[in-house]
Amino acid sequence: MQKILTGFNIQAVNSGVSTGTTWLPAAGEPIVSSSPVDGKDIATVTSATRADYDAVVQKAAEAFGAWRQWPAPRRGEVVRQIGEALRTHKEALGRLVSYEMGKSLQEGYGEVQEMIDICDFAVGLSRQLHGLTMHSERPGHRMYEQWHPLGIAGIISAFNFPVAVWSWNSMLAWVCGDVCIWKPSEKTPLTALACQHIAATVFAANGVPEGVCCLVTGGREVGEWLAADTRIPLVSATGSTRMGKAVGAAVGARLGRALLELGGNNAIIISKDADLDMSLIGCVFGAVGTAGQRCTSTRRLIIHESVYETFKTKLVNAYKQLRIGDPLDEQHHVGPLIDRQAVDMYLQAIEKCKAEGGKFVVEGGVLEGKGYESGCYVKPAIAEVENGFSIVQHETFAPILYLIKYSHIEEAIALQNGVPQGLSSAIMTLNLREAEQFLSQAGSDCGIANVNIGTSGAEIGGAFGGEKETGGGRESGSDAWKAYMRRQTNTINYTDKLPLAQGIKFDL
Ligand code: UN1
Repeated sequence: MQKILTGFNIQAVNSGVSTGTTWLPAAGEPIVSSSPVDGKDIATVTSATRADYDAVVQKAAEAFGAWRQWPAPRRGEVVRQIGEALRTHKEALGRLVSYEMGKSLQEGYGEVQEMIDICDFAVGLSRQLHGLTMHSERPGHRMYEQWHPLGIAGIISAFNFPVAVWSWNSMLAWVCGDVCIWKPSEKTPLTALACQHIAATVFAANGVPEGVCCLVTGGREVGEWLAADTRIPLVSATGSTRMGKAVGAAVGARLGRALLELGGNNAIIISKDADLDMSLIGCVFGAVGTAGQRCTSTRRLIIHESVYETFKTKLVNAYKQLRIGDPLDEQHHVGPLIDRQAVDMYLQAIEKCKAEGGKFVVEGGVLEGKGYESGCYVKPAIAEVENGFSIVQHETFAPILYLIKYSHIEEAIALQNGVPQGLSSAIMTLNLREAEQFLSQAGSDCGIANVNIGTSGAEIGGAFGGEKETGGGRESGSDAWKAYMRRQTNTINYTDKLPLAQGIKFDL
């Protein structure tokens, strides 16, 4: 373990507050990072006080004045170097993600790969922050739009993707000319410290002023400061719907911009025309990968009645093959939940499901004994349910998969849409009509709709996010960068007349 930490020059006790290469002697509450892998405390990080927070915002505001003047392709060059540094540290950072958060080593590496990919994407983008030109209705006028840097971007990230979500936001924000203040999850502060070290070193080597890359570790309070702070035009928050509603309300009350990426309740429709063997992999990975702790995790399977029993048997058999244990051991498919509180929520969800009439075809439970000392390892479970159960309508961040039967495709789509969340969705079918119906305006209401792919594991090139209680925000690829900039429409008159728009005459 020590090797993992020394790789990033992290001491046993460290400040969690930084404006770049400078670490403030943060005087807030200590946060103990404890690994769900073995239950051991890894290190203690001190969180930000209000005074520390204000000092960081002050520094960030000053830095914005300089950073926004850098040509975007030069900002892109710095981000390119961050991508290179991440390539160098991929192995160590991936292991730290796996150890601190508990996801499998492969997924830890995969998460760092997502960071590298978004750096590459952002570098390209740094030469493509395009506006449009429009034809003016007035003679001798030119009209166009341009995109300017916005200011300070506040980034609130969750424990489940402790580093990738920060990178989706920060790499785009940086090429757009913004400066970033990151509040990582208090459950995974060390991975944040590691990223801060990596990025800040690159910024410093390029002569970028302190304040462009800031970290404020802390609890809920720090998130509230960011949300209410009029000095921060954009707050991007990833996490629970409960948290998002609070952040959205606080940011909205001051008419700031909130980019919300919240809970999902993602379903896969298994059609009568599905390739069942292929579907099985997508469903099982979607449900048990990251121990069901992705916002894109598969929570519900909506299965056609004609293949229901066959597919259920395949699932039950597949679950028997699952190896649960130390995620750093690549033989294991499923690691631990993040902490014992998450285990309690998993157990409560199972009880609620049973109370509502759910029938478990694969029983859950907490694992005990050698290798499971942290108390965070649970058995992935499968229950047959009704879509209307309150527990099924709710996102439980754990590997519990619900099975629902359907007869017609319209019914399947209605069931898929019949939850408050709208992040990711999928249909497994070889039937073109069904696939197109699912993707049509009368189909899935989610931000992500896939055919013959599961609900999780989105690539960075597409816009990531969803509708309804998922919050409506879009991060990462496509034109998500526009959220990090302000649009300005410019009209220029190069004549000696002053014609008014809409043909209005105004003579003196
Ligand atoms: C999340 O769980 O917050 O699509 C993000 C996926 C990942 C991102 C998940 N690329 O599963």
